[in-house]
Amino acid sequence: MSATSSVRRTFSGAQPTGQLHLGNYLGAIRNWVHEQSQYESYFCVVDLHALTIPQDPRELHAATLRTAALYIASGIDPDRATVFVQSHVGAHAESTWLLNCLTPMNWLERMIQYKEKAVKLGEDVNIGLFDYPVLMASDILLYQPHVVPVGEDQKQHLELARDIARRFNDRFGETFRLPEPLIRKEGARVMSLQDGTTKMSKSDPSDLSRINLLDTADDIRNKIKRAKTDAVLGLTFDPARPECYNLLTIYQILSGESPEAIESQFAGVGFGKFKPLLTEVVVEFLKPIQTRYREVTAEPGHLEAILRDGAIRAGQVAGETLGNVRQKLGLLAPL
Ligand code: ATP
Ligand code: LTN
Repeated sequence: MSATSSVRRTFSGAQPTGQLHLGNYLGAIRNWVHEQSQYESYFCVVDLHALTIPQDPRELHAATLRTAALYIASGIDPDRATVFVQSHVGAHAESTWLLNCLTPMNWLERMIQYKEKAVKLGEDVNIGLFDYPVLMASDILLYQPHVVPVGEDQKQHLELARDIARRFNDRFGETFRLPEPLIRKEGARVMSLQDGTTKMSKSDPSDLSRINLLDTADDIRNKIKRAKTDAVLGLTFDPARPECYNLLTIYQILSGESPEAIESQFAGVGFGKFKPLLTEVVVEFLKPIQTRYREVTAEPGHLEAILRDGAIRAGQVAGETLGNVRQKLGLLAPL
C-alpha cells in the first residue's frame, strides 16, 4: 500500500500496563469504536512500549491479553477492525531502527513525556524510553493511516511522527503518508481524581486516582467518595475549579446530558449530593463493558484467535511499507 492509496485508514494503540481506565476510554478508545465504521482500522496493544519502564514479566503477559480483551469489550469489532499485539509484527521493531538513523537526538530531547517520565524514574532511564516516540512513529507510519485518534497527551508524539515522515519523504521520495491527529475535545484529557491538574494515568502509584474499566461498583463508590473536591457550593464547568470541572465533564460525557442542563441541575448543590449520582452513572456505564469482558475472556482460545488473525493482517500491511522503506534506503533485498 503506497501513501497515495485511496483506502481511508486509522491506527492507534494503548500500552498493556496495569489496566485501562476511564481516561483511556474517553480520550481514545471510544473514538476508535466510532472510527472503525468509517476507516480501515488497526488497533494495537503496544507491548514493546510497555517495556520502556520496568515490568514484571508475568504481569506484562496478563496485561497484554487483558488490554486486548478490553478493546473488544469496549466495542471494537474484530470483524471490522484489526486488533493485534505490537511485538507479533516484527516490522515495528525493524522500522524503528531504520527511522532511528534518520531522527536527530534533539528532536527526542524535546519530548515532554520523556522528560516527565525520566524525572520520575531517576537512574532507571533506559534508551528505550528515550526512543519511545520513534517506535510510536514506526507503529503509525507502517500503516499509512489518514488519522490517529489519541488523547491530548500524545499530540507531540504525533507531530514527531509527521516530522520523521516528512524527512524520509524529502530524502528518499514520497513514501509515508503524513497522518493527522484526531483529538476529540471532549474527554481528550481526563484528570486524576486525586489532583485535577494531572492527567488520569495507569502509572499513577495511587489507584484512587483513576477509575479502571474493570473496577467493581464498590471500588467506584469508594474512589468517587474520596475524590478531591473544593468547598464551593454549586457545581460549574469552571476551569479555575479543576476537580469540579473534571467530575462534571465525566458526568456529562457518560450521561449524555448537555453542560447547560447539568449546570442548572447542580447549581445549588454540593459534592455530597453530586457524588452518589456520578457513581451511579459511572457504574451503569461500565456494566455492559464488564459483562462483555467476561464473555470475551470466558471462551477459551477466542481472544487468541482474534490476535493471531490480527497479526497476520497487520503483518501484511506493515511488511509492504517496510519493504518499500528498505528498498528506498538502498538495503539489499534478502537473496
Ligand atoms: P501510562 O500512565 O502508563 O503512560 P496512560 O494511562 O497514559 O499510561 P496509554 O496506554 O499511554 O495510557 O494511553 C492510551 C491512550 O489513552 C492514548 O491515546 C492516550 O492519549 C489516552 N489517554 C491516556 N490518559 C488519558 C487521559 N487521562 N485522558 C484522556 N486520554 C488519555
Ligand atoms: N504512546 C501512546 C501509545 C501508542 C500509540 C502508538 C498511540 C504507541 N504507539 C501509535 C497511537 C498510535 C500512548 O498512549 N502512550
